[in-house]
Amino acid sequence: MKILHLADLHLGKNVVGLSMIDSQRYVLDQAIDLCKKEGIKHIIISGDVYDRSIPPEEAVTLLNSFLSKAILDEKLSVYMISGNHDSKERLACFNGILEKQGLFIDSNINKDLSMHKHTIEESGLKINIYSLPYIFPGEVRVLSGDDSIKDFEKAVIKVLDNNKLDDAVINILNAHYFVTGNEEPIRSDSEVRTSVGTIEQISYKVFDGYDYVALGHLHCPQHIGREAVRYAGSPLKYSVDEIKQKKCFTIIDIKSKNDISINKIDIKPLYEFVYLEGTVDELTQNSEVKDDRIVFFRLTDTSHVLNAATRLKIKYPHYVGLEYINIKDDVDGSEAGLSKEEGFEELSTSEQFDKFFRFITEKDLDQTQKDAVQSVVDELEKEA
Ligand SMILES: [Mn+2]
Repeated sequence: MKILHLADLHLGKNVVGLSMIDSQRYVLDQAIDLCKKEGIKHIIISGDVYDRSIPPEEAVTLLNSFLSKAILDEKLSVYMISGNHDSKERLACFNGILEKQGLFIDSNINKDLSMHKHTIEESGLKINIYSLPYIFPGEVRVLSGDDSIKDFEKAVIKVLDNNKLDDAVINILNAHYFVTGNEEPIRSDSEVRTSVGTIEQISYKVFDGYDYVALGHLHCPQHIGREAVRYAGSPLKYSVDEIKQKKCFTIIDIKSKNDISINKIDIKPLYEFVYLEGTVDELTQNSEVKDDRIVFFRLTDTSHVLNAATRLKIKYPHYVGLEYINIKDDVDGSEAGLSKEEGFEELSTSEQFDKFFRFITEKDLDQTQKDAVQSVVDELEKEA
């Protein structure tokens, strides 16, 4: 029996102002095709379904269309948990009704610390899928009344200890946490580190009783400690430091309790996400021929080029940033930040805000908004 393991979809995400929605739709359609081709009947989604707790409309529409295709058209069942980016309440809305259709959304554990459990019985196999969504140590501390629970590992151990496993069946845990092994896990800039002051790391050893641990949270597909403790990773590259990563679909192929193997299938993105190196002049030759790859530029020019970004964007509409690799101060400028844009520092405060607003919303301020910003700036400058 095969299960598709997905995680960290981050539907609705923008990468440096660039919407990923078309790429996300493309990848989810690919997932459906893969299920048809491989005879996969079940999908696990390990959290961070949406990028934000209040997702944009197009993200909700996309999830709806994906789940409808999977569940209504293809008769798949889907087991989904919330991650640190999701709103528990919004994601799990209507879950009692949806379970009847084969859509299991869990964003909490029960008050007695038991996890929601879903059983699959198929081709002579019995599988229990346990849901351990992203919950804070404080929640487990309150539920258990155990004041010694201060970090994520202790909280998770407490929950797992309260869930006795049936060792005769195949046990899968669906979880969204920062799990570590003997080696340092590969991290990415697009993972937001949420818990200030609380130790996030959980040892993979905590999950020893499970035959497969479907993880979400880290965006690079990888196993932690042992083969069967695995991050599916985000299906797309969501930050510049992920350009070198290989994104894949993770298929769990279960023949028996002692014969579980992993099959990784490369994901074909709608647009490749690449580094391009060269001078602005070299890179903007034949500007009339568009290049639709998502590009972070490593410029070899030895001095800053006027309007570099504007010129590059004509040929490369999916521009996400640049750095000058031959200018000393810029060598570490791997972040495609707005403040790195040429001439930004020289602008007045309200002009900077204008740019910032456009960067975030892709809209210009109207006159009323401009006046409001100007009056706040004037006031602040007066105070200063
Ligand atoms: Mn994530």
